Amino acid sequence: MSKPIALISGATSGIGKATANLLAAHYRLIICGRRADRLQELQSNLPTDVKTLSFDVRDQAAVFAAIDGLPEEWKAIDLLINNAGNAHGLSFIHEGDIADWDAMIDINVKGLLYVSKAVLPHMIANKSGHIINIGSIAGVDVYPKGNVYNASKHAVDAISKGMRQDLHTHGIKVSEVKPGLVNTEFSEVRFKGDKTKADKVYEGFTPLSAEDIADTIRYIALAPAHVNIADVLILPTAQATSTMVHKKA
Ligand code: NDP
Ligand code: 8X3
Repeated sequence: MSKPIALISGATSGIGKATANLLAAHYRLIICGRRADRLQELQSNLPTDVKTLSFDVRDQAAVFAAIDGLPEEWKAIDLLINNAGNAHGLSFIHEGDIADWDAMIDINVKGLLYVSKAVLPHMIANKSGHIINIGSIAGVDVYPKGNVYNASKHAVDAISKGMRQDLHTHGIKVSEVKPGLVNTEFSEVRFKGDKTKADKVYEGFTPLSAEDIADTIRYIALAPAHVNIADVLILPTAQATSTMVHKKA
């Protein structure tokens, strides 16, 4: 029997890429992201059948064209990992950049909805499936200057709970993984390419790695059919809340 199919959004970097590497032993993979060159490189290193889909999750038409355009034998996706997302900026609300607000709402919230809407008809028809949404501790706590990113991850939390209520009668599991500080390209994106500023976020303590989160995702994905690990908050040992991080001087 061929392996089940997993679609991972945001597989070009960080948590999504690490998840593709860990899930390759168990799934055929559809890896997604805007950077097609990175998708191709990842595809060539993955020991499983792989399709690459390059689209911007903000572009509703592109999302549906990519997923609806999959060959028939790839359409019945068993596992959807809604991971694509980022923070854009870190500013007081009165100083925030509207383009950053639009990006966070459009990518983290609306993009997740578009991809889910494109994938769900096949799960509903099959009466089985699993959606794992990547939330954040930013969707549990709110921290100064986090405002709109916090709102986008609170939305992911509400959407995850709502999906679970609406989909459990269809045999579909919905899980949410809420990481604390993970050392990926996340802070470089937040600080618009300022690597020095980004690196400072992870100094003085041991942050989570993308592989730590991928390992949790794999555990959730491979749980027995009757078990849904619905909600996981995973933090570095040195982190207690969004703002309480024990750093060595
Ligand atoms: P990275 O910046 O390393 O990866 C982000 C991924 O999202 C990339 O693959 C990127 O691909 C994709 N992406 C971003 N914007 C778009 C878009 N418009 N269309 C399609 N894909 C997009 O960050 P992480 O791996 O850390 O982030 C992954 C998820 O984890 C995000 O949802 C983030 O909010 C969440 N998270 C991260 C934490 C952290 O501390 N790092 C903590 C808690 C949650 P490409 O640019 O090629 O399109
Ligand atoms: C990413 C973690 O604390 O930078 O969601 O918001 S944080």
